[in-house]
Amino acid sequence: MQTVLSATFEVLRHNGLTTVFGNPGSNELPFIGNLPSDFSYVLGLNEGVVVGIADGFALASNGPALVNLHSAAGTGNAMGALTNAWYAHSPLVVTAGQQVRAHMGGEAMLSNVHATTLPQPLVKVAMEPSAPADVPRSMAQAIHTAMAYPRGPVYVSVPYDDWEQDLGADAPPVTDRRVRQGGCPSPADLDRIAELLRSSERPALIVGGDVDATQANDLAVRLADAASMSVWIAPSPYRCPFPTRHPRFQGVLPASMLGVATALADHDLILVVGAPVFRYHQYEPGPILPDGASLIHLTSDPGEAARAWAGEAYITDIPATLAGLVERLPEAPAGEIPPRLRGARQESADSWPVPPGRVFDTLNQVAPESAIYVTESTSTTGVFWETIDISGQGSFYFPAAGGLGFGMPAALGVQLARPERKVVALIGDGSANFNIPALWTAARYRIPVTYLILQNDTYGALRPFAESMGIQNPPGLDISGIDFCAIASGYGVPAERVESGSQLTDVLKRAMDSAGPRLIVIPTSIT
Ligand code: TZD
Ligand code: CA
Repeated sequence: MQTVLSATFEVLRHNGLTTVFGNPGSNELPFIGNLPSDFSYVLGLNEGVVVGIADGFALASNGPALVNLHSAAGTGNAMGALTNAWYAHSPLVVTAGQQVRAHMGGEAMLSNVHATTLPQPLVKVAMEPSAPADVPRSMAQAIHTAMAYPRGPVYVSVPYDDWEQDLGADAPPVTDRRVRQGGCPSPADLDRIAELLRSSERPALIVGGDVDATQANDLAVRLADAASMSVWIAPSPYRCPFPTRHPRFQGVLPASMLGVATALADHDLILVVGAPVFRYHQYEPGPILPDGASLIHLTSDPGEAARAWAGEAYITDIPATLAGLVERLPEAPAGEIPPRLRGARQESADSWPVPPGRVFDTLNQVAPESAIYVTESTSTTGVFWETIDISGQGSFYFPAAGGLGFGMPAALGVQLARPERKVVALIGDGSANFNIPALWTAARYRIPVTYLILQNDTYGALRPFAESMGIQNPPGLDISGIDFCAIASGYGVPAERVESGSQLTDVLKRAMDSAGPRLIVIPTSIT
């Protein structure tokens, strides 16, 4: 006989899901306690950590990641992390253990009573298979749903007595399936968009996270060069889709209506690729587009297309569409344009506490060119984008929904997915606390992430918000008095505090070469 469990492992293995990110309870033991030898289990000490690691792993590996949570309580703890996964289009296959079928109706302890509605609306589908024999097929459906564009988390609740059941001779095999996605504007539409680009006086290209997610960065550069476009990253970036020192790169668009329309004021044609139109933050009403400009929107997400504030949207395969446009445009004009210059630092090299821009400057010097930055330092994003050199695909991750608690664990998932690249996590002293137990997983599995904690003793980003809202001295912004070196060493991660501005370069240089995880505390000035 074949058990439901072994058939499910076949489905998971066939789809590359052999790492389980989890935090277990009794309902999950029959699943994780019987993992085949080619599967591995990565333990996170709470569900925010678990989902954060899996999220980083899925984003950096460009594939699905398998999460195993404990029933309803584990699912509840994971919800904040799922907001980030949802907006990053992260294909998480979240499973949760359920009470035995015969026992659930009486709401025995650990029954997940509302299993199919509890994780909604932060999953694309939530299911509980109708019978044990339907578990492997449900798992395949979940994986293919997570990976279909727009990608996103899915949820499967499995009663724990299902695993040992006989699959039965009648169950159709589901492991030989593949689900692929195509879909591109028609040749006539591509001709038309290419013609609009050719005839535009001042075209602008706005690139979003899904350009990086679909590995279309180089195509975006080729399109920008061929059509002589100015390039911005869409507001509130969570990935880096364009090289920051490219001469055509203008920076990150401000996250308000007025801000976007003002930044794009000179442009007559705006092509937005792989981003919503637009995902604002501050409410600053204004026109959506500059006067007289038109907008073309290329997205893999029908929801983004439908809810956009303006423009003509195409729901499409991003790399195929960019390639189709590049083909239709003339070769980029010859002649080098000088690279985009970085603003010069005003502060002296030993300013104390360290100005955040100096940390990023130093990283440009001491971090390998292929470094991956996982950041969650909210008040320093402006100076970060002004300063940092990022060129390759998959080099930057930030919480896509702005939900703190992503950075500490996601850095670990990114490093597990990309062991050949150095992962540097830039984390604010406020953000660090949302999932600090990630340090235990870093130590236990020797994941060589370098954590830089920027300690300015405050929720810095909230200060300018309070000011712009006319709120004087709000409570709850001072977070002084945290000894991160003691916390890190408690979890088994060696840590060091930078004690003067002149030490910064040496300390960071050494941290880059470490074979295991390291945590560096950098006292920083408030920006
Ligand atoms: N809780 C969660 C889960 N997500 C949030 N985004 C917030 C609270 C609110 N919040 C922000 O949006 S930024 C911020 C908070 C508390 C301050 C983060 O402080 P930090 O970074 O020390 O990490 P800065 O550079 O000092 O702002
Ligand atoms: Ca802070």
